[in-house]
Amino acid sequence: MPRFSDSTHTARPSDAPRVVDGKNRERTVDPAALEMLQVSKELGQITAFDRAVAQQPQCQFGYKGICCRICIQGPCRIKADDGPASRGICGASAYTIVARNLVRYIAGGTSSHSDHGRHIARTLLHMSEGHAPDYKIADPGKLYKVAQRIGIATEGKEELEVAKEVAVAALEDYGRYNDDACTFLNTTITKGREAKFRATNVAPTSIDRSVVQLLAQTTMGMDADPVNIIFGGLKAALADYTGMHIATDLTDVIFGTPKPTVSEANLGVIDPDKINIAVHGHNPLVSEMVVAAAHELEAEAQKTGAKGINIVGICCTGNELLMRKGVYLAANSASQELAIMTGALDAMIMDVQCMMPTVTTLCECFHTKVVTTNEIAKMPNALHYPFNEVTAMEDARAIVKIAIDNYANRDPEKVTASKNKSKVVAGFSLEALEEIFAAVNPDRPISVLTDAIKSGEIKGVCLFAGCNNLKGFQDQGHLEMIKEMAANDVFLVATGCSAGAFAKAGFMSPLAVDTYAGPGLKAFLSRLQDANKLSHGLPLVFHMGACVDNTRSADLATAMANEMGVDVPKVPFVASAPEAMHEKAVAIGAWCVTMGLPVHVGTMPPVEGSDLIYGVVTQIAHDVFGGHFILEMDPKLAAKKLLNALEYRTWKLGVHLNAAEKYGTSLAQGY
Ligand code: XCC
Ligand code: SF4
Repeated sequence: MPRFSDSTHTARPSDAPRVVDGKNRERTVDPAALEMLQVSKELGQITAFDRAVAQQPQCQFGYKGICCRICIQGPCRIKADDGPASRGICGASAYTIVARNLVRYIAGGTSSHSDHGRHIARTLLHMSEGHAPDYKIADPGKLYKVAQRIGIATEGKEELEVAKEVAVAALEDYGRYNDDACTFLNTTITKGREAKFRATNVAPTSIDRSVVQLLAQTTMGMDADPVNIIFGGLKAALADYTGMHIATDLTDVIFGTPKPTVSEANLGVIDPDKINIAVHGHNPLVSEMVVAAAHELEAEAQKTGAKGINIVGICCTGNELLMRKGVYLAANSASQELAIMTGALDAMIMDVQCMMPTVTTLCECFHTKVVTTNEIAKMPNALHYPFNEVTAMEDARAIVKIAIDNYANRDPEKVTASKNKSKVVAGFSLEALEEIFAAVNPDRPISVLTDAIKSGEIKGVCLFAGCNNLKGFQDQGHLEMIKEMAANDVFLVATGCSAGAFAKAGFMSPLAVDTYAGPGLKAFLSRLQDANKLSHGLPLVFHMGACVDNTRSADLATAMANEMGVDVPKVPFVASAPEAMHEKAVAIGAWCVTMGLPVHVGTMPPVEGSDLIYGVVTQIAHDVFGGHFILEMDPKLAAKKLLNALEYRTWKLGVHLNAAEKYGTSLAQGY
């Protein structure tokens, strides 16, 4: 069986369009979004959907990654295969320029996730020192688990003492003076990965340094070796993993490790009878406090005549609250502006990342108050309320009051309530999944999953992650692919805006199992359901959190590898970002490949300007790390390519298992 089911051996994508129906502004398959796009049209309001059309056709030099703006002698474009126009003015060739541009995405993504992680770690530190009294340790069990994992002795210590040491250890991963590897990386990966990262010199010694070094490496007149540049990028990508792991671990400590919970998703969760507050962004340090403050101020809210306060989430801060508190999810990234179009949002509270500054423009037509809270994420025309962890509840109350006071300004004439919403069962941290598996096999929970793969009941695991990208129709890539994967008996987990797409469209409802799951997946899920006797049932797709929580599923892949006695590249586990958009998605994709996973991306990253770089990311990466990118814009074909990758891994594992059994040898580790 060939490693790549691609007879051309070029790993090129099909000729599916790169921009779907570029003149059509109704670029979504979400019925609630279509409804609000109609409202925006009637009001003459411009949203991302109009802007996506206005940007067509996009610059092909940029699209292929061969436009360089790294110094002000540029911009330089690679315009010919040879001669003076084949290089930038400084002599940089296409492969250098493509590689530099690509890894600078990773630097941006790593910075975003790890700055978020640092904010959480610093809050834990301040809390442990008594300076952030409104935050508590919601999950001491997780605190001790993390402490033990990273080698902090806990015996005879107070909870807060342990919290302080854990926070300090996390912050040391951001900047250490020696060359030790990052603690939150090395204590969460397989022994095989640890050795591989050391051998290839991609293990970061600290998060900040890896980003600074990468920017230094890729500035004018520095590294011209494209492969060396890519390796520098992978080091930063593993730093991204480290910062994300810190964020997830410590957020669980402060706010609790998610457990299964029932909720609803899509714009229909905005309740015209209530004061609606949307929380938007990523970092729950603000939004969790807003939820608590809203709870406190419920009676005051009702004095306005409203039936109370309704918090709804947008993007990943929404995913965080959905996972831990069952808070409604209103929108994923592409439809964030459309939430305002309902006319019933009284405030939109921003923290960090993926927020469109145009929400304030729309508020010129609607009464919604946009409140920014972070010192590095302000917006012209928004109200800025500097949120401080030291005075968290006081700040949150003040912010909620802004919404309560603004309710009187709502114009009932402008309210368009949507009926579109779906039931969601979410809250599947790795711990929660393990508990579900443990009902079948308490001693070796993960073997429930790996045995089902070995027996052929299910074909493997697929993580769906990443954003919306309006090069296609919002959510279409996610939904078309999930149907294929479910029908082919793949165990499905999701994060970020991909999870948002599934939540809105009902794929996280137990009802979706009957409609979409193949016979093997159905049997597997019903076995889990019977063993657990859950009142709410199990969903078709398991929501594993915000995009920063992708390390939860990396931990699942690692646990499966350890259970099977192999390294991650042999585990039938794949990942897909059907509508990748953000720099963060590039960083995540890069570390997933480094971990040893086949990773599909449904929107072409700017790598086509260099065949060498294209080959490195889609094929050579596999030889070094056992993971590679699959770049395919046709969702059905992409699903087929991922199924092939799963099939190849299961086949090879079977061959090696049989050989080991037949000859009484240990399991071959080759991949
Ligand atoms: Fe942003 Fe996390 Fe992408 Fe969504 S998925 S568009 S990064 S909100 Ni993370
Ligand atoms: Fe042009 Fe080189 Fe400057 Fe890039 S670094 S803009 S290729 S001169």
